[in-house]
Amino acid sequence: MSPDSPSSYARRDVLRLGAGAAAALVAARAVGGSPAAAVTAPSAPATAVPSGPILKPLPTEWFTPFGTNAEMRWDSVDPRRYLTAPERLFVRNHTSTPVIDAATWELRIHGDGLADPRTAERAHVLTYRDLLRLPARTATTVLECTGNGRSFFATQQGTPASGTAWQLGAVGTVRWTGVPLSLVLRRLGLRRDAVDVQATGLDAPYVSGGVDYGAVRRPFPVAKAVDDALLVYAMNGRPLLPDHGFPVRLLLPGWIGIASIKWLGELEVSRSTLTSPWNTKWYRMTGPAYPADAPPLTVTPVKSAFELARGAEIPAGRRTVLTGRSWSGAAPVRRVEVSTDGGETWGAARLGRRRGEGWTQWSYPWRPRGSGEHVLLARATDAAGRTQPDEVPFNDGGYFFSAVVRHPVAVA
Ligand SMILES: Nc1nc2c(c(=O)[nH]1)N[C@H]1C(S)=C(S)[C@@H](COP(=O)(O)O)O[C@H]1N2
Ligand SMILES: [Mo]
Repeated sequence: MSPDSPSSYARRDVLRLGAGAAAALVAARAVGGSPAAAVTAPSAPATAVPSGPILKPLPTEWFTPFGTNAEMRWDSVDPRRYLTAPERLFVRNHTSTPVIDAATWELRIHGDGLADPRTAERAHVLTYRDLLRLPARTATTVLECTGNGRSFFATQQGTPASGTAWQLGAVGTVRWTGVPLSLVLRRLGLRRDAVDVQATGLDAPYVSGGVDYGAVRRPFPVAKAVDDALLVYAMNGRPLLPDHGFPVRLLLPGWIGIASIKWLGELEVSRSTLTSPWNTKWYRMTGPAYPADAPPLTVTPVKSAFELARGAEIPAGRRTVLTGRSWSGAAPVRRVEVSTDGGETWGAARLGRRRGEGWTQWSYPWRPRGSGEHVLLARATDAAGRTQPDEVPFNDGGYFFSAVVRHPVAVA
């Protein structure tokens, strides 16, 4: 490599970016290791090889598969565990999970919004090792697909939407560890007039209906980037699983799943508004109830689910403790009401203690009288004052089904 080649420039930036943190890491090792140092990369094949849509096992007790996607079964959720294990988290892949070698992975950062602007070809480069050396933060957040609950547009409101027919299992709560994007941008130097950041994944281009839409990517405002965006490399204290973005994914807390780009390969920081089909064509509200210029979706709504199969059998005349969880991208859940008679009467559920940025667990004791079908309902209110409605206006993409879901059970 000649000293003036683009990649040697890039290398110097890496050193500049990591310099202070590297000294801190050495100090932390001397006293027994920092949280970042405790995470090591699993051995991975030397090159990115094409793979199946989803690599982790999908036991039928835990998952309902939908092609390249799989949802978590709520009846497999253990009420004693707050966090979703990565092995049990839903998977949403536009194409398929790539196998990426952490040793050769690079995050390329470029654009005219940087103090030292770069083209994509001569980007600033951050390696996996660089990232692990930077100061880390953890955040426990809900990750949810925008279309979670989509099937209820058909079954509950009679208006089917196209797309994966999720019930309520395209959601989970994870403790993430990563480096604040604000820190990386500050070290690189961010221009005051930067407006947008576009994150691009390293998975295969998304082709649908004969159209190649390119790599999965979505822009977001610089304000979100410097607020709480994380470059995440661990879930629940372990390196990311390949299906969830190994080696590094973006996390935009409280925002729809698509905002958290997996297998992150590129960040463009721009002084002008950026677009991609993932914020212009999809992940916006379209349909009769919405204006033509509805903005890209960001913060997720309030929802609830019972830790129970639909149609589950409940013993008659005996006390059963119904359990479930409620969540919101805007604020912690403040109140949950449960109905066991199809919505005629409601009672307050007892809320679990953990109510940070993750979901809220709840329980509701019930002694059903008589036998036959009963319809359970759970309705949550968050600290931002949003309550789940009885119905939501239809949208073509089937996004944000936040209405109260009717959950049939058989009392016998
Ligand atoms: N690169 C890339 N990032 C992606 C996706 C994808 O297909 N490719 N899917 C998005 C969508 S739609 C969702 S809901 C979440 C799902 O994250 P998970 O599969 O880790 O549960 O990842 C998002 N990030
Ligand atoms: Mo999604």
